[in-house]
Amino acid sequence: MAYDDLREFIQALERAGELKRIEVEVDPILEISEIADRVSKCGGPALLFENVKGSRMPLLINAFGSPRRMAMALGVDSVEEVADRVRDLVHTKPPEGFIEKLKMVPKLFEVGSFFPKKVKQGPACEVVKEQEFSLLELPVLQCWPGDAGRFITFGAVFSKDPETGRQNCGLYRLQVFDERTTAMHWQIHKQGAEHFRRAARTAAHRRMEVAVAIGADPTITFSAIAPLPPDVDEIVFAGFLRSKPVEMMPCRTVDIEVPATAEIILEGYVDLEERRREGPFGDHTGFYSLADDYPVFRITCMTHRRDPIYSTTLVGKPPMEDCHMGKAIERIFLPLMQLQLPEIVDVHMPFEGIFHNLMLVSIRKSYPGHARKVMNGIWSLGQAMFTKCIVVVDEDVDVQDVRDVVWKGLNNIDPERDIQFTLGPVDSLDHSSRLANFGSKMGIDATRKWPSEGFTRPWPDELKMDPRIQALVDGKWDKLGL
Ligand SMILES: Cc1cc2nc3c(=O)[nH]c(=O)nc-3n(C[C@H](O)[C@H](O)[C@H](O)COP(=O)(O)O)c2cc1C
Ligand SMILES: [Mn+2]
Repeated sequence: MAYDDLREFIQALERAGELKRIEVEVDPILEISEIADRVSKCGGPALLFENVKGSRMPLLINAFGSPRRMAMALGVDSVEEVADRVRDLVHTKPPEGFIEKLKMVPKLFEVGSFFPKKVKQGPACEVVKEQEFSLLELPVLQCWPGDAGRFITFGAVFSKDPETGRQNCGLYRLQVFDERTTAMHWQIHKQGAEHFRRAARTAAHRRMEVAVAIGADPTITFSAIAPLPPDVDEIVFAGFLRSKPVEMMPCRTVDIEVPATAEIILEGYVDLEERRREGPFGDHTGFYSLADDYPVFRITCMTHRRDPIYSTTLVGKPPMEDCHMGKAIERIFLPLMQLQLPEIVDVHMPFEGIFHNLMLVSIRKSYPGHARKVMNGIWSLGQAMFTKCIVVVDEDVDVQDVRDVVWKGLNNIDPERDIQFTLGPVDSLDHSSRLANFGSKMGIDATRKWPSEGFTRPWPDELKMDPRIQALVDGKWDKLGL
């Protein structure tokens, strides 16, 4: 079931006992972080702070912060249901014969429902502020003591490709500089940054228009972080997730469309010449990401609902809310990875690997060097290019069980022979690479080695007890008094 907006999701969370309202006054400077961190670490509920110091708006945090809430956000009981829908969609065969074609009709109808519906206006612009407004009306968090300031952490940033007119939606943090100015932290590899480069190449442009939706329906926020290919519209993906079109409305002061049922919209532009120091910011690596120069977002208009709810998230040492979103991405994108690399059986990115540091992959190995082909394949797939360490194991290893990977994987390797390094782009948040955005990556071929790979020693069998002895012991077990 799809939610029309964030409020419906909040109501659903509350009905399910997954949300706690907090009436005690709390400070958005560090205090909410400490509370949200403790709650994240013990698998606690979503939090709706109703009395935030210095703001009239309630603040929602940790709404995606458990497997159950993440599934609820997508309107399912388990994110595997979404993965199954993706698998079904990508494996649709062209119909043969009339009956099969007829059977396709509902499916095509479903695909039609993914596309957004244009509306003139929506609740997101119940209140329009062009003259008198300030970002400080929002209960923006300072997340960690060493942060350079307050950061809007859950805004979906909409920009337009100046060449194709296609919109992108990516979740990038915004450091608040003053009442109407923030940083625009789209990292170099992201689509917002690409739109910016394209706009800068055209002499006709001195400004690039941007709009930010805070508190859109949860499928939109999730789509904004999803590693979709550059020209796949996040809003169509959100439509797929909801099985219902997203309503999009035009902004008041810029030529961009935004979700009509969001809580808050910031409209404005990025000057193509301007840069300003952004950060440091306590990041999802569990360390502060370093200060760097980023474009500046100048806000020309703020619209919101009559009684807006400010939605945010806290990142930090795992596990945090974003880990559960990352897990959903791992599951939902597996069928798409398998489309390119069908030998992949399963993939696991442990929380402590913060998405880009560690990927455990099991494969059905069919030829010499197969594990290395898979590593190189992953390093060439969109944002999976950032993966610092890829461990490839045979299909009999359960990658969801890290102990199984450590035990079998390490038994299987001769490190000098089986570890391979490569150079390439790395995540902007990596603080150990030789240069920002550029460094090395490591692949470990932890599959069983074959004679055709030059391994001519005998390979031992895995320990397994004789079933007859097991049956014998089963029969005696009760008498053993153990
Ligand atoms: C909580 C959270 C905060 C994020 N902040 C940023 C950010 O500040 N800058 C950035 O480039 N990516 C950030 N990301 C990752 C992007 O949202 C993600 O890479 C997304 O797929 C980018 O979309 P795009 O390819 O359309 O640019 C963040 C992700 C999460 C979950
Ligand atoms: Mn995108």
